[in-house]
This record gives sequence, C-alpha cells and structure tokens, in this order.
Amino acid sequence: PDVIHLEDYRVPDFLIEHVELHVDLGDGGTRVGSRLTLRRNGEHGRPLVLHGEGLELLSIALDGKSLAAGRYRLDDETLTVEGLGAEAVLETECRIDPDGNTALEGLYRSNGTFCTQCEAEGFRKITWYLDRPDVMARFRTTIVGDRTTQPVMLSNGNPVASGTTGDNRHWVTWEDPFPKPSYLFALVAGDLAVVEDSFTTRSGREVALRIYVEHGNEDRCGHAMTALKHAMAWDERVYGREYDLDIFMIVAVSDFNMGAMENKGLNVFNAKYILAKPETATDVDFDGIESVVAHEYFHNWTGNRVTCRDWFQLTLKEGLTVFRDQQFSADMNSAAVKRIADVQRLRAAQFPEDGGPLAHPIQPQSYIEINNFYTATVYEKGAEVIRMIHRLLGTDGFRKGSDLYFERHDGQAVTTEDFVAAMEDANDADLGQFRRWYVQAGTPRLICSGDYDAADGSYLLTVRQETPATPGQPEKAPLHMPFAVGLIGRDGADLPLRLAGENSAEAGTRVLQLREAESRFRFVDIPERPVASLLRGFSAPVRLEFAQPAEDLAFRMAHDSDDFNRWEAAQELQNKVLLGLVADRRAGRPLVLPDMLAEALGTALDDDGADPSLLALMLTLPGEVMLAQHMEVIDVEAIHDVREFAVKALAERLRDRLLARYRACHAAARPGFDGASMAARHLQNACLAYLSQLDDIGRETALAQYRERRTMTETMAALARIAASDWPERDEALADFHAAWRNDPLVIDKWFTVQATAARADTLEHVLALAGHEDFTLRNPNRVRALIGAFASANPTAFHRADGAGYDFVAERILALDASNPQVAARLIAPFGQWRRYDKARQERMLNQLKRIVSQPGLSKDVREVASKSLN
Ligand code: HT7
Ligand code: ZN
Repeated sequence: PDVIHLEDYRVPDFLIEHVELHVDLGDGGTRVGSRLTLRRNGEHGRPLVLHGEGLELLSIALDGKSLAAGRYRLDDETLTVEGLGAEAVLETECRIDPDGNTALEGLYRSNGTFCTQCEAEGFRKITWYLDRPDVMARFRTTIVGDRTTQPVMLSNGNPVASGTTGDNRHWVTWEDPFPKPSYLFALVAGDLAVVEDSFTTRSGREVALRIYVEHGNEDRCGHAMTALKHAMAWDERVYGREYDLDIFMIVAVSDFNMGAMENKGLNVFNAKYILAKPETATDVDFDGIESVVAHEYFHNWTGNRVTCRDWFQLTLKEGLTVFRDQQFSADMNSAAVKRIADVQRLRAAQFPEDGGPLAHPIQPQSYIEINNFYTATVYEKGAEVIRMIHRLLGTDGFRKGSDLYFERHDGQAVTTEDFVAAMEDANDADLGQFRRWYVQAGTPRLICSGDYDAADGSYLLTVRQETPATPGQPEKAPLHMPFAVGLIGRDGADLPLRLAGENSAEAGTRVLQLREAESRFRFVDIPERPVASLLRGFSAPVRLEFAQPAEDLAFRMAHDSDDFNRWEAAQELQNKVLLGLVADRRAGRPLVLPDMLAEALGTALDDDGADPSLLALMLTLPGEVMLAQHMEVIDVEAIHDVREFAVKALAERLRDRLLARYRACHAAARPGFDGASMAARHLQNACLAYLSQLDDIGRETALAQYRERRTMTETMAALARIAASDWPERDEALADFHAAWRNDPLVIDKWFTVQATAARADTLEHVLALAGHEDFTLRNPNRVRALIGAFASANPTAFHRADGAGYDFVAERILALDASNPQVAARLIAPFGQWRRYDKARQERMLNQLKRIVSQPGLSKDVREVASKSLN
C-alpha cells in the first residue's frame, strides 16, 4: 500500500487562484463543470497532476481550447495535463452519481437531499482538483436543480445571482470571498425547512443565522440556535474573533459519517447534533449539541481562516478547536462536571489507543488512509496538549499567543510548529522540550511518592515520569508538563505552599513544572502530615500512580477544594475496592463490601450544598471498561460480577438516603434544559441505577419512571434498567417504546443501543435479531453505531463472550459494511485492537477475526490499514 510520510511534504507544483463550478443536479446523475484559474508555483517543468476519483470525463479544455486525447492522461486517481504555461485556465466537465454514493464522501444524497462531505479528500470525488489543504482558492459555485424537489440550493459564501431555466428548473450562484482549501467546500440542495435568527457582531454587523432541516423538524432547532449565538458571542469575548460573512448556515442531514463539518459559512451536521426537544433528546444529547455546534463554529477561525498545510497538521485545527469547545462548554455549564466528562472520554477512548497497536503521536508521521487519523489522539489528546500550553502560559499569555497566531497566519495554511512558535514569541517563553508532545506517542506514567518529615515540617514530593514504548518508538524522552498540586490540612483547607528556597507562600493550588525523568519538590512550613491532592484538574494527560490510603481518598472526597479531584478521589477509592473484590472473586474468597466505601458515598449523598451533577458522577462506580484498564489480563466476567455485586450491596446499605435524594431530585427537576433541572435529573438517574437493584422497590421505581414519560433523559435511564432486567414487563416496555417512536430515527437509535448494551446473557441473540429488524440498515451510520458500535465498545460481557460469537458477529458486519462505507467500517475495528489485554483463548479468537478481515478480497484501504496494524 502507498504510505504517505510527513517528511515527503513538498509545496504544490501549481496554485489555484479561482474556481468556478457549475453543478447540474439530476436524478440520473449530476454534471459538474469546473473552470480552474491556475498558476505555476515556482520554476519547474512538471505537469499538472489533479486528483479525481470515480469521475466520468465529458470534456476537457486548456486555455479555451479543447484538449486532444494525447494532451492529457487519466487514471483511477489522477488527471495529468502537460505543457501548461505559467498561468493557465483548465476547464473540465464530468458526470458523477450521487445516488450510488454509499460511502457518504463527496456529493451524495441523504433522504433525498443532495449534500457534500469533502474533508479530508472528498472533493476529488466531485471534480478534478489539487485536493490538498495548502491550495487555497476563491470559489464561485452555480447550482442548477429542480424547483420542486430542490427549492433550496446552498453553497459557501453569499448568494449573488439566481434565475430560472424552464423545465421547472432554477439556478443560483454562490460566491465565497475567502480563499479556502477544497475540503471546506459544501453544496446542499433539497426541499428543506429553514429556521431563522440573527446575530449582531460586536462591530455592529448583522449576520443572518439559518438552520435547514427536513420539514417537520422546525420545532427541534431552538437549542442548536441558542448554542450558536452563545458560541458567536463567546468567541468574540474570549478570543476576540468575529464572524466574517453575512450568513451562517447549518444543514442537518440524517446520513452522515461523523458528527458535523465546518464548511465555510455552510456547516453540514449529523441531525443528531442539531435536533432536540426534551421529549426526544436526553440531557447528554443537549450537551452534545451545544458543544458540536460551538466546535464547528469555532473552526471558522481555527481551521478555516487559518488552516492546515497538510493532513499531518490535523491536530493544529482539531486539538485547538476541541480545547476551545471544551472551554466554551465549561463556561456555559459546570466547569468541573465538564472537565470530568472530558477526562472520562480521554481515558475511555484515547488511553487504550495510546497503549495499543494503533498508538500514534498527535502529529502522526505517516498514514495510508487519512480518514483513519481522525482519532481520539489527534482530537482529545491534541486538546490536552493545547490545555497544557494554556496552563503553562496562563489565560492572558495564551490569549496573547492566539492573537499573534491569527495576526501572523490569517489566510494561510500552516503547521503545528507555527502555532507553538506564536505562543512562544508572544510570551517570550521556551516550549522547546514541550514540542515532544507532538511527536511522541504513549501515555506517560507519573509515579509519585510523598514523605512528610515531622521534625522539620517539610513534605517531599517525588515525581518520576516514564512513557511506555509504542510501535516504532521504543525509547521515550522526558516531557515538559504542568503538574497542579495542593496539600490539604487536617481541617480540610488547602495549606499555604512554599518550596524550599522561596520567600513567600501561596494558598491553594500550585502549578509545578515537570521536565526531568525525576523531579523532587520540598514544601516547607507544613505543620502537620498533609493529604496530597495531585494532578488537580487533570493538568496533564498522564496516568497518575500515587499510593494513597483509602482514608485519605475518603477525606479528599469530602474536602478537596478541586472538584475534579474530589471526583477523582471517589474514582480511585472505588477502583481500589472493586479491584480488591475482583482479586477476591478470582481467589474464590467471599465478596464483602468494605464499610468505608458505603460511608464515603453516604457522606457524599448527604452533602446538600454540592452540585448534584458532581455528586451523580461521584456516586457512579467506574464502568466495566474503565475497571478493565487497571487489570494486567482483563477478566471480563469477574469485573462484571463484582461491579453488579457492589452496586447491589451499596443500594442495600444506602437505601433510605438514595431514595430520599431520588425523590427530592424528581421533585426539583423541570422538563427544560436549565442547569439545575439537568443536574437534578443526573443525580436522580444515578440513584435509580442503585435503587433498581433492590428486590422490593427496584422494579416499581424503574417502571414508574418509565411510564411517567417526563423527559427522554428519565425515560431512557429507566428503559436501560428495564432492558437489562428479567422483569416480566421488559418486552412490553421495549415494544411500547418502539411503537411510540417508530417514526423518529434518532429516538429509534436509542432503542437499538439500549438493547445492544444490556448486560444479559442473551444480549447477542437479541442483537442478532435486531440486525435483521426492518428498521436496521447498514446504510445509515447512526444506526450502525447505535447497534454494532455500541455492542462492540460498550457491552464487554457480550462482545467478549467466551465462545467468540460476539467477535464473529461484529467482524461479519465490518466486512459487510466495508463494501458500502469503508470509513465507518474502519471505525468499528478498534475493540479488536485491544486483543493483547485478554486471556489467551480470547486473544486467539480476536486475532482470528482480524486475520479474517485482512484476508477479505477487495478490502478498502481504510479497513485494511486499521485491521493489519491491529494485528501487531
Ligand atoms: N473537521 C471535521 C472532520 C471530518 C469529518 C466530518 C464529517 C464527515 C467526515 C469527516 N471526516 C473528517 C469534523 C470536525 O472535527 O469538526
Ligand atoms: Zn473539528
């Protein structure tokens, strides 16, 4: 296979100044005319080589003259034209087939609506082009369509002309004044409803905001619109960035490979991240909409105005934009709860990636298929790297750096190095060693120890860092990182911190800087043995190893001034207890829940002053997938049994307090999307997860919550309990839910997921039946993720069934899906890549499935790359 290497980067041989597209949409195929104004880039005699895939050539002309067959060469992936002058105009016309486009890349149809997805390399499926991000051109796009079936026809920029052509057809021309790479091109045409609003920028410009959806969904756009306006105001306030066109459009489509796409002025969204009302969407969905709408909007500056030179720089726009959307959501809601959610996501998806065969730095050095590198590492770890720069430079320093970055590079396609250099230059800082984060893969371990010396009142903190070897990187160098710490006194307050040799002490959190393989910090004037709170706010993306006694963890759960670390202390205590129970079970010892865990959680439940959402997170035991990360060889059944045992034992011990909190939250929550109601529902559902395990009231509580149908958040939490149960009402409730929502695809996705993730011995049989259900299709990525993705990544006992039937089911679907949508198929392989973590029998079964996938004839390069790398 062709491997692309960063070190082979060369500037483009030609630049494109202007593009005129003429897209004639039709039921029997679409004709795309293109007129490229080209300029030779530098002194050379090389031919023009344009990218193009799956295009049927209809005509070609250079500088106004039709080209004879010998003057150009066509193959499966390129069009080569010799003999261009320093400046040239190339015109081509081709036919493409959007209806046959099941890969959802390029121009395709979703529920009748024409739409595009061009990142990363989809534009070459629309016309021949220099489809690389460092070629930035001005686009003028004319769309011709049917007046009845495509009354709405959109592209980037502003509409500048329109008309009709007879035959019930019409046309519209859009012009985008900002030069952009082809991956930001978009076109949408269909019969869509529009919801309108407006935003006045701080310099007084009025921007029309439009959200286009399928008819009937107009009442589900309110939350997305509000999120958009909040994001626009936030980017002005926090980064000084204003929107730059007169119109900002969002289109929601039902068939979409990822979450959304930041095309200039015309974002295209997976409907899941736009459509919501409390009856149909959960609070998690509402939060997801707010952050994805903001993320795509923020790309207008971090990605569009300043874009990537090449795809190895992907984290330049994605890591930075994820960091910005995380900051935004933290400002809009509870910052601690948001930080916890972000870290949970990093640990669930990125840590396994970084410790497995697909580990890569946030700036990969090579790839076969770039679509495979839209990873948790590039996005989530990339955001953590930016967050560390923010910590090291401070809020004002970071803002100075981002101002300089935009000032220097507006309108350019740049590298991560340009970003780091702007941060350094604006702050006169040295990020030399810090740059290793961009090129070194693997999750560092921070091995910490603390020694209190009562005689001289000092506390010595020793921190050793070690990054495990990753494929192709056996040796690792020490990294520069911020390490936020606090020392808590016996009264629960943070002690003032002064390092030996310093003159004054500061109370609260201290941000230390780690650079060496081993660092030592001696704090002085410490009057009593403190309880250390390390890595506050998760100040670096590492695994912290610090043996802290259970009593200290319980103390921090009650007193840590850093809310993230209060939760983290609860997690650590729960991990300790549950992994101890796993060892007991494996040794055949009886399971006994230690009193102190119930007491610590009981104390948390009594804390009326704490954010209910934070309490919900503290009460929720680490999931099976998270617990598994702490085992040398993952014992799927033991983890599952022990977790179930602990939930039930805690429910019995804390019954009255759980019930009281449950009732209070239920009374406090209103159906809307206000912070207090969402937090109350969060705690209500965390309590329900315990209460539903009780033999006497569990069933009636869950069924009553389900039957009440107050909000989708409550309904789904109850249905999840019911779906996992053996209660006689189970089948009836699932049938009832399906009947109620059969016409609402986003809700039916939830129905599939709740069954795919149910922890039952017969889940695989249910999932097999669901794969044959009339509502199941491999053609819709959301549906695939709802059933197959959820089963493989969120139901460990069923996916890792000892007989290997779970593996067989998923591998078979990956192969089937590869024929129509390789990008989505490749993303389903990740759980197989973790094979080394399991027992020998499971290892062999997982490897056999990977080998089966790799040996399939005609496999896409997407699936081949991931499956073959996963074998290592
Ligand atoms: N920049 C986008 C990444 C993307 C994508 C989106 C939709 C479908 C296919 C895609 N390939 C890559 C989304 C984002 O990060 O904002
Ligand atoms: Zn993005």
